[in-house]
Amino acid sequence: LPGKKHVCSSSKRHHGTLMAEEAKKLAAYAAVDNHIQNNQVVGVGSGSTIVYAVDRLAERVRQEKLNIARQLILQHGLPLSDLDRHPELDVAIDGADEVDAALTLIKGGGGCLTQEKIVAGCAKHFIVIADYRKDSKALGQQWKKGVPVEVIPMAYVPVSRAIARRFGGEAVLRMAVSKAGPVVTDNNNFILDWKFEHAQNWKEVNTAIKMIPGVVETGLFVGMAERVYFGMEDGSVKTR
Ligand code: ABF
Repeated sequence: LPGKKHVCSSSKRHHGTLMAEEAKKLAAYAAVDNHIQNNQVVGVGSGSTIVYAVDRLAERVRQEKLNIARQLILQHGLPLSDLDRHPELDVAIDGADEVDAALTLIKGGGGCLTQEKIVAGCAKHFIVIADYRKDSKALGQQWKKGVPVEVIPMAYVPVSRAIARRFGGEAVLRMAVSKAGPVVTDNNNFILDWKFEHAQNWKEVNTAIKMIPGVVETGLFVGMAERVYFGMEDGSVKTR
């Protein structure tokens, strides 16, 4: 979780609504308790919501025998594995920036998407956890920053042009908050944020963007998520 704060400034409690942080925790705990069983190999992604899932996993690891992949686990002193040793995961759990009615996701707002898609693709069951702000009838309604696309640095200009020409909108190089340079991913690549203008056939778009030379991966997760848990403002958990 390098660089990610665990508390969102936009998630203040007002008029009895549940803070987004509490909603994230609700979703995470429900997902872990409903989907993780003893002796399973579990993959986790990154972001502020997954922190709560790992907290819950850590509680359960103390009592049960769970193996968990990914770096965050080290902070909890939990057994860390990798895809070399465990190429098949029983379950993967991760957050998302937006989830639509068909369980298509936008991910990568925090900068991680390729490794998370690999982990999700290795899992028999991919479960998504999110707070109520991520729930969307159609992609683009909630997450206004577009679809992240991880690219090989030397190719970011031609890839950006190819995406805009073919699908409209614009694909903008993501810059570091300091503006000192581009954001560099966990794979030493750049990220283009494609601001699309209208809804698309996300499966086709995902495939087509991936075919552009220089594209490493897109933040569109199509047909991967099996179930999503939303922590809601009223303290309930909604599943889809
Ligand atoms: C990572 O964290 C990214 O793929 C996704 O953009 C983001 C979700 O973060 P959070 O849980 O902090 O909203 O999984």
